[in-house]
Amino acid sequence: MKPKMKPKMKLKMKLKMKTQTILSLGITGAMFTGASAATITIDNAGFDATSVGDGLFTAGVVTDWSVAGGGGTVNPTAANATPTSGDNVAYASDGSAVVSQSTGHALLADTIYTLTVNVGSQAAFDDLSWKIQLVTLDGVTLTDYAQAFLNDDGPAVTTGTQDGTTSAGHVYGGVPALGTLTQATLTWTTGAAPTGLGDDLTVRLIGAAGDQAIFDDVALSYVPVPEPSSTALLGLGGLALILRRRI
Ligand SMILES: [Ca+2]
Ligand SMILES: [Ca+2]
Repeated sequence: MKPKMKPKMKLKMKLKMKTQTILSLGITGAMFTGASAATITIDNAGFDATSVGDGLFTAGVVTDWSVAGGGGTVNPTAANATPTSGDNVAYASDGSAVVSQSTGHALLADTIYTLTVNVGSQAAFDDLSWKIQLVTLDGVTLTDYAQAFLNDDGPAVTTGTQDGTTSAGHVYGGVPALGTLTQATLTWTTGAAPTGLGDDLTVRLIGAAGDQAIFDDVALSYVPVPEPSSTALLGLGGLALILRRRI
């Protein structure tokens, strides 16, 4: 026969179980937020769809990408650069060169977009400048953007947005050596009502006047802005209820 539990003990157990349930809910919520990152497909993300001979390049041709100005696909010689995938990288040779791809993704509110691109230069080029952008287009009109860029005169990576929503760019700790590729990350956190809401998200890889930048392995993903405040409130509310019942 089971010994009869004292009423006070019963209440303690009940409270313990409730606390555990609330803690579990909190953990589940946090895990769900972390697991919901979605990938936006970038076609020919490594620029290896076009076959180019060693040391050769295409002018204005990057499969699945649009090229404006002096850009294309290049297969650098081993002395000039080592691509992070395959034989090829994309290049953008002057201030007006833009290699871009429309993703077909409609910009979402309260979302964190993360663009990563391996960026660098060929050793034969004596300077390094580049810019990576996420822009939204309403037809042909640019409606919103976030960007990160590196100027050849310093290690600073500058970020900016059109409409005041936050964005951040980050690249290593300084200017990489010529002939190397290093991963650059651009993060764009949209607000509740970004000006580009619902417009087509496009990736842009841009050169700088007098310099040539090279790019490899572009990746884009997004995750909803987490709402830790509501989870915390739920937890605090539940705990307050328990404490009140205990008194
Ligand atoms: Ca090569
Ligand atoms: Ca490649």
